[in-house]
Amino acid sequence: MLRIGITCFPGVGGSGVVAAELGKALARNGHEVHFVTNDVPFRVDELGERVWFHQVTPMPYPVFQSTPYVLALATRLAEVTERYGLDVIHAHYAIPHSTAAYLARMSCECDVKVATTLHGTDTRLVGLDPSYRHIVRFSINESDAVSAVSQNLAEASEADLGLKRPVEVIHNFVDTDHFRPCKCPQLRDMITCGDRELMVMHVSNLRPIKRVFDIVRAHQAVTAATDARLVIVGDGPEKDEATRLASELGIGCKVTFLGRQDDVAPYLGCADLFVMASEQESFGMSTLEAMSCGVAVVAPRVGGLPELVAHGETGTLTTPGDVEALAEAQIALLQDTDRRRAMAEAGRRRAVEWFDTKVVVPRYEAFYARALGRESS
Ligand code: GMT
Repeated sequence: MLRIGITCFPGVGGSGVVAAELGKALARNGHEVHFVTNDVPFRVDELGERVWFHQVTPMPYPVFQSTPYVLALATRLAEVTERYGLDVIHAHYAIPHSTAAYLARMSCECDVKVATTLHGTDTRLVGLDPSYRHIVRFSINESDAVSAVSQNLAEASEADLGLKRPVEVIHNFVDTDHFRPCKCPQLRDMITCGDRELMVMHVSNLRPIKRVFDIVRAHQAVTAATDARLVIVGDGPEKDEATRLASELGIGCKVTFLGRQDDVAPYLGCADLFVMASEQESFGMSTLEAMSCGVAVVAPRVGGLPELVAHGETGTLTTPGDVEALAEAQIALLQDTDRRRAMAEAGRRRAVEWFDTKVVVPRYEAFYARALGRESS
């Protein structure tokens, strides 16, 4: 049994989802898990003997230009480490968590190890900015073990940051018992005009990197050819503009915005097709969740998505930014029910075989064992 501290961004977002689901699975495997963040992570629904939460509450002070969260986090991590005898601090997202974990380890009396998981923009975008790069690289190099959520991210991070240490690949995972093919006719009827109308779904935090406007623009052709409805789940900075764009394009009545949903599984289960258009995606958690729910996907050929989506087998990969190709790929699958269903089934099989919690979490346990200098846990 290990005592594991986990720090992450607790709000909606793939890295927070992975950290929360990992913590819960580790607790089920008999480990003691301590979440150390500013809020209970989204998806951590129950605290108890094996799942603890320690809040980080940085003190604001008028002289500070901004409240130094990283110092408060490092302080809390050090306190929790000493009080509960943590073996490992697992930092999800290099910025600023691996730096806080490093500071905590250096300031503690005990021998705690630091494991860092890279999630994407932490090393590929924000971490490359000259204002952060030096310390991000240092904090990753100083970790006792480092993983990335895809081969693409591991290689790109090593190259972009010039890392001095190997980065292991541990793909993200999904609870395939929860995210399962399950059509709920009542829910479907609430969102669409019943079976007559095909449903294309997109789930994201609607940030510019997701290119949601491409999805709305492509839908003009998609709905003209198939009468399908686009259902967008999630909230974010581009939601209002995307809503306006749908009206401007004359397809407002064929695009439904459902906003943030705590549990997206029942919605995904209703979809006929899942669509992503991101310009970058180190992995693409919602794409995996859709595959696990038995939904064929159309996704961009970027980052880690080709490791997840088998082109022509579980979905179609398209060129990011090519709205016409995005529309064509969707129309082709919406008009070919047999092919779409075969892809949906293949996606489900792939999720169960390669990306299920039970397959991937033991790899994290082995990762911690290596950080601790042990062969196995
Ligand atoms: O960097 C982000 O976009 C946010 C981040 C998050 O916390 O949601 O997403 C990244 O981590 C996820 C979990 O590993 C991945 O599924 C996403 O692909 C990745 N986002 C990007 O690479 C843009």
